[in-house]
Amino acid sequence: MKISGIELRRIHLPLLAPFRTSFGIETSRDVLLVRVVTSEGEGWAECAAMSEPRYCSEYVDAAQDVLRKFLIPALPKDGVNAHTVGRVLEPFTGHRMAKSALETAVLDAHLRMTGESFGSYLGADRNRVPCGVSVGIMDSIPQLLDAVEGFIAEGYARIKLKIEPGWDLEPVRAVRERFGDELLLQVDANAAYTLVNAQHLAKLDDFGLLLIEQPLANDDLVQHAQLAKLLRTPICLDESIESAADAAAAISLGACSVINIKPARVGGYLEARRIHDIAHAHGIPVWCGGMLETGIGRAANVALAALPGFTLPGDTSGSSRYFATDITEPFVLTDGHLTVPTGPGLGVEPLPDFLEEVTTSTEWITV
Ligand code: NPQ
Ligand code: MG
Repeated sequence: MKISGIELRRIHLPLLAPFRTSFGIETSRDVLLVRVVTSEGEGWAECAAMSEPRYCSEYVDAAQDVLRKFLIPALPKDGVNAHTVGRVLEPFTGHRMAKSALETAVLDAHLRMTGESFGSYLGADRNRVPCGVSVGIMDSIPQLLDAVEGFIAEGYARIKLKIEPGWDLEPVRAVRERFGDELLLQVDANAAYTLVNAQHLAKLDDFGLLLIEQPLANDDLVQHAQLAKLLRTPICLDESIESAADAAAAISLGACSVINIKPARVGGYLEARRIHDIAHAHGIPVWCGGMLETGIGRAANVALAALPGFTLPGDTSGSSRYFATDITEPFVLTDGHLTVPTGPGLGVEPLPDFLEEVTTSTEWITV
């Protein structure tokens, strides 16, 4: 497969409602799409980087810059596939979300050529996956209960509440009391606490949570291991896990008993699968995280979430969780599940007219 060029396209999509986490409020998505044009056809991917470096050090302008200046120029002229992309990008440190977008676009082009779907290529063993939803920090408990009630009515299989100091025990208690002990419920702190808060976090143990996600700072692996000894609630790591090596270290340290796998955060779907394999071998359940993806990123995530080790519902929500209109045919929940696409590659494509409507810039890079 020979790459002739790559298009970097930026789109602007408003969110249906503001999404607040411990690191900030988002009201829209400024998404970088990557379209690789090869001798055999095209491939698409989206870069998960946010507009500001809050969740992690990457941000969308930087991702586009590193792709243009370093990552795309490093691609070989010929014989490129997803594995060679990973290898030629290795000398460049960090920038995993940018690398993931490039590798995924090449993988999509490759699979469209061979006719195989992402799910089949990655090793999916199910044709649909149960879906959870991530619920942002709200202004009041009644507002939160209304939001959760709506998501339960839509069929979501599990609820994740975003928490931060000052918005933790009360919202969790309120949701438990209102919706009962059967509700699959978990929380995500996005690194908002320190080990000093251990006794406070231990009060969450009363609420029968599936897990607490990333309570401490990104590089606090040792502190997470210490916290794990003080809590009954299982600790799940998100931001801390940037590679399969990180996952192996976290597991052997006892820093987590569950892992949130976000392919973008770890540099792509091949590394994501390595983490799945390591975790599976250790009996550590994994689930697929989300970065408010459009249908392009969502399609690949749903395929990954169908691998056997993904035993917990992920943040693979329907398109309508975030957007009035998606750039692909929307992903719609049926009975709390999303169907794994079966067409070649991602199995979905941007709808040309709407894509043009939301495009804010395009850049063509000849390879
Ligand atoms: C998490 N995602 O698990 C993230 C973090 C997150 C679904 O909770 C814009 C783009 C806003 C990506 C806010 C979910 C975001 C974002 C939060 C990702 O930690
Ligand atoms: Mg998280």
